[in-house]
Amino acid sequence: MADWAFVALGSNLGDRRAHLAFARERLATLPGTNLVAASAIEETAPLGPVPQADYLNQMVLLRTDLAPRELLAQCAAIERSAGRQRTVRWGPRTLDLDIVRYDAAVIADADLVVPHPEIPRRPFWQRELAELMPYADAR
Ligand code: A4P
Ligand code: MG
Repeated sequence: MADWAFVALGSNLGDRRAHLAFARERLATLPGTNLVAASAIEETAPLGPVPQADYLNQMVLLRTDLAPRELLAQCAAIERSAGRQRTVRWGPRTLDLDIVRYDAAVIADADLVVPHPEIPRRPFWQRELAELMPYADAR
């Protein structure tokens, strides 16, 4: 029985639009996974302590048979294939994938927190969630 997952895409290095397109394509072809809908792409000023370039942000709604931790591992693999280097926490990146919500799951582990704790501080995520929610409700 497939579950709903909201995955946030962010890029602020290199060809940002191409990185988002790459992520959408890879997410859409994960095993047991459909990409149901994608939000509008929004340019946002960088949040957090590190001075860096503006981001392009977008969110996708997946329907997936992957468990949360399997989806997290797949997201990390996609980030790596986009050339992501982990240097500074919250620093610039070619591609960042965050699991924002996974169905009604509440997870508070060391390596996975869902719903993502930054939702209240990221107005663009709130807009994207609102844009995608009708597609999840219409099941
Ligand atoms: N992790 C825990 N919960 C989750 C989750 N729900 N989804 C763990 C994904 N990962 C989760 O992330 C560190 C660890 O978080 C992962 O190994 C995973 O086990 P990371 O991607 O390695 O490091 P990071 O991205 O630098 O840190 P973090 O905490 O993920 O930061 P964010 O939230 O990704 O913030 N400004 C704008 N305008 N737009 C942005 O998208 N993004 C960031 C990075 C900073 N400023 C931004 C934006
Ligand atoms: Mg991240």
